[in-house]
Amino acid sequence: MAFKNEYLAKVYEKVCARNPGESEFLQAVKEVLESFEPVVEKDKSYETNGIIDRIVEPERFIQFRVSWVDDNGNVQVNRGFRCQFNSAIGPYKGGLRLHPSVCASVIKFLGFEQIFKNSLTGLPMGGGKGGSDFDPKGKSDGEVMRFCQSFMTELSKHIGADTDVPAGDIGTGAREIGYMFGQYKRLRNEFTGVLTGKGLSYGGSLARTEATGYGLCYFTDEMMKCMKNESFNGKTVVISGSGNVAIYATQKATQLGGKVVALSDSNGYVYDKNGINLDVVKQIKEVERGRIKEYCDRVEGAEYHEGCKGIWTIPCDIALPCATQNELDGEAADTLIKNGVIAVAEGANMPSTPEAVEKFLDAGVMFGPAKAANAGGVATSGLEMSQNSERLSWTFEEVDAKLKNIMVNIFHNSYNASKEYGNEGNLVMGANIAGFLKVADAMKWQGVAY
Ligand code: NDP
Ligand code: 2IT
Repeated sequence: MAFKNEYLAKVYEKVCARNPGESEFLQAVKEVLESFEPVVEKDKSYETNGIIDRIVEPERFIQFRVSWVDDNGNVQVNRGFRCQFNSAIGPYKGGLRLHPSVCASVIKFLGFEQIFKNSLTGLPMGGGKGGSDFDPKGKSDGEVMRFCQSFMTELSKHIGADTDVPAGDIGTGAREIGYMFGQYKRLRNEFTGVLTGKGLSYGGSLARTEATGYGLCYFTDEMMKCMKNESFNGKTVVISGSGNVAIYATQKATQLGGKVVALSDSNGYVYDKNGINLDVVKQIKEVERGRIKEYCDRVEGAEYHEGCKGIWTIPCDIALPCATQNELDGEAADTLIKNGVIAVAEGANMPSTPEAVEKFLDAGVMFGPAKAANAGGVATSGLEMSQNSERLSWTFEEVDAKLKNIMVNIFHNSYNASKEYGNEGNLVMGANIAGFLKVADAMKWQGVAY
């Protein structure tokens, strides 16, 4: 869709010229700006205050060398990033991705999305993201530790509990957060809530591990209930990925009465018509750091297929993409629609291509976009920050109840915004607008000279 609004067209053109070749970042910006057409048409102050011009440009983008020594004594060099995108409503907040595909474009798209997602949670958190092209796969614990320490040695100069609070993402789990926290404390001599997703013995929050997957299902459940009087009960569910988000989405979807029949990793997918046995998956992925293929050696009747895209050919009622960006394309969307999918909600960030999103919306499939549907992770990180500030820890039930409440509110705020701006039920538009309004208001009040 070309921009009808001249101001948005002009801003987008400038973003393209300034960020050549950054396809993921441009994809994310285009989708968000398209949603803003009715907003900037209705209120010219967004234009006169240069809100859109400013919101697409990171406040700060840090890139640095990360050198470390591998187990063979060889020097390795990776590239580290932190994108401090927007601090209008709170300290920068967002995860750290460790994956070979990490580059400026990926970090900027994730940081940009995080601005609106964090705003949707209702908690005071700005948007940021970081990471490195380091690949934790196949590395020893010692190598991961040395990398994390070297990474944090530079990152520590730019973050802080009231400045920027990183957390986990792909490739960054409890192990990596622990090593990074230890190094930050060593360097600063400060025990503060500078990272979230910490271990429970040193300031982590109960339910943070489960939060993104659980939150995704709470959101999806509310969406199905309110939009079509449906629920997980008795539904067949397909979930891509088999990492943190996928595992806890599987757990909650199952608790809510759904049957999860497939999971994947970057090599392939498993299909288990009897419903995934999550204890087996947890043993393989969380304890042994193995591959999803091994599931079939342990569970009778389960099938393994090479290649991760084929997972979308499995007939299902509910699809939850929980692996990575652009993993679900137009062709996959056609297949899901043909097979009768009723709801798609994004656990991963930007897993559906723009073609896929358009097809779901056109076909009347209920569609929960990432920045709304997967906000439970960062929301619970926000709750971890609160607990750290008051030096208390809440029970699992308290945190889980707050998470659920936040996800239900995110659905309704997104739905109501879609209605108010003339596209009822389009949660892509609704989430973008609902997230934007608070950030834009804060930016207006704070003036232009940052
Ligand atoms: P993990 O590292 O725990 O798991 C990632 C999973 O996705 C693995 O199964 C991995 O397979 C698969 N995957 C990663 N990259 C690719 C790829 N290029 N192609 C196919 N499969 C891939 O990460 P998380 O579960 O934490 O994150 C998953 C998604 O959820 C990401 O998009 C992340 O940004 C998003 N997210 C995470 C949150 C969190 O709290 N952790 C919060 C909100 C969103 P393999 O092992 O083969 O690499
Ligand atoms: O994409 C995300 O929202 C995350 N990876 C979680 C960020 C966080 O700060 O908990």
